[in-house]
Amino acid sequence: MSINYDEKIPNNVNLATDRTLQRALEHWQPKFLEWWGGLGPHDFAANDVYLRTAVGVDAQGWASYGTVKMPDYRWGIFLADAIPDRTIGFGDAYGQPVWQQVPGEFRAQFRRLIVTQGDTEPASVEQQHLLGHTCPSLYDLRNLFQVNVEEGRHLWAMVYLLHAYFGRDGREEAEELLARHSGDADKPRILGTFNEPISDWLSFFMFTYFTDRDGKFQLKSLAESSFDPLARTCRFMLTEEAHHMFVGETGIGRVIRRTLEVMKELGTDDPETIRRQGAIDLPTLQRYLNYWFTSSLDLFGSEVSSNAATTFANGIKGRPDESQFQDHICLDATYELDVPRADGGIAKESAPLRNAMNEVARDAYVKDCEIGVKRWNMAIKRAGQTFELKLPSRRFRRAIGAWAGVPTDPTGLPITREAFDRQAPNWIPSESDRAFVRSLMIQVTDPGKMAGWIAPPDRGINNLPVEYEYVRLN
Ligand code: BYC
Repeated sequence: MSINYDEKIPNNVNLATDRTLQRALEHWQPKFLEWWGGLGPHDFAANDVYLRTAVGVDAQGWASYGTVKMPDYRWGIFLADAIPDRTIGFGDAYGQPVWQQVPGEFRAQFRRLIVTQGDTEPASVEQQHLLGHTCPSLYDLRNLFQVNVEEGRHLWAMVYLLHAYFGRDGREEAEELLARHSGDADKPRILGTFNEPISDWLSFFMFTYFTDRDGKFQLKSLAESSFDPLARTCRFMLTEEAHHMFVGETGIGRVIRRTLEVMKELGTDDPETIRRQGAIDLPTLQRYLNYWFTSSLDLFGSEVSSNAATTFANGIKGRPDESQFQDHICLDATYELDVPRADGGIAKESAPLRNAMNEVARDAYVKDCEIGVKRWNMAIKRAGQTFELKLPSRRFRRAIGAWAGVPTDPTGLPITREAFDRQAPNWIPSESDRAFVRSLMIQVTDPGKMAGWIAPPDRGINNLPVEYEYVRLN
């Protein structure tokens, strides 16, 4: 098949004149479309959706709005503008010029990181495959599809790097990105969270708030990379990521607003009464928050990691916002960590800072997560309620790192396995919580109408009214 480059695949990587890249993409693109058709949004392929498409990296180009059928979406390849004379910002080669090619000795490490990043993008689309059928409004349906097509574009971004800089094994890895599938028993996605089902919209909003935020911090770390094409690719991806977290933060905020209305109407904070009215009680919301926050904490890897030390030393992956730190070499510094004691207590342990870079990134992530929680709590307080949402301890319910499999309560206090199992239904969604939330998931598609468990958004997309027909269903 022949592709009209630039028209079909908006790009700023000279695709029209790069025959090698064209050939690689000609081979890969039909497989991508086949994957999208099978595991992308279920149905809705024939519907017009009001979407933004990146057609350039400047202010006008990165968010061009229009109506499009999803299979015709123009998945583009963009690198943020080059920073002239950019130098390496951290690690052993600090201050030297950045690389335009991958140094041979670091090839395997770069490939592993690009593949891991790339793997998450189609994984999230697969996780959200069926959500369109239970959308709470057309506005939300459109936001789901916007997130999906952009995760598709982020996959393209990583596939571009694999094709353009990693030769044959890069092409093989690009195919594997479409062969692993979320939750597949034989070929699962690489990272834990991306194999968790997202079968209701509360989970979707939690995922876009907490898990996309891991994306933000990982992309910030990779945007510091000495391999300039990777840094520039990630810098551009970050502009799109902001909308995904907005969907999460406002989504959760709207669920809370609706719950507060029901609490006020009924004059109660009794979860069962609130549920009977078709809203989601705040303790249930806290349990969903506990689940997705802790799962996303695992995405930063172990607190002490030789991978992290090596990628920092080699200039491959920096800290988020590296320029805010004073010391960019970090050879002598240490980092103090909480580790579990064999007798069930908590001990302090000191690790070389380079080995603790995953924890440094996790620190920044946790701080950022707190901002939304504060906002939601302000809304709860303004409504005269005393309930407070809280991020659980980063020791709680971990599956990766020093606290993996160590039972603690949500404050991080080590407890027995028996006590954990007994209390778990108070801390993380039980099967009956999930069944209740699923029972609310009934599709609402009249323009401007909302499901009963969520308040309308403050405003529509791109200055359009909330009532706009964001997805034309017939
Ligand atoms: N689940 O030394 P360790 C996003 C593996 S999200 C399963 O502890 P390291 C998005 C690890 O792979 C951002 N396995 O950690 C969001 C390693 O395995 P190998 C995605 C895990 O290597 C929403 C072993 O444990 N981007 O963009 O320092 C929607 C030992 O690793 C997990 C990236 O992740 C886990 N949670 O750091 C759409 C950036 N954690 O290699 C998109 C690229 C660790 O020995 N990836 N392991 O077989 C990385 O920078 C690193 O691979 C990690 C792990 C931060 C993930």
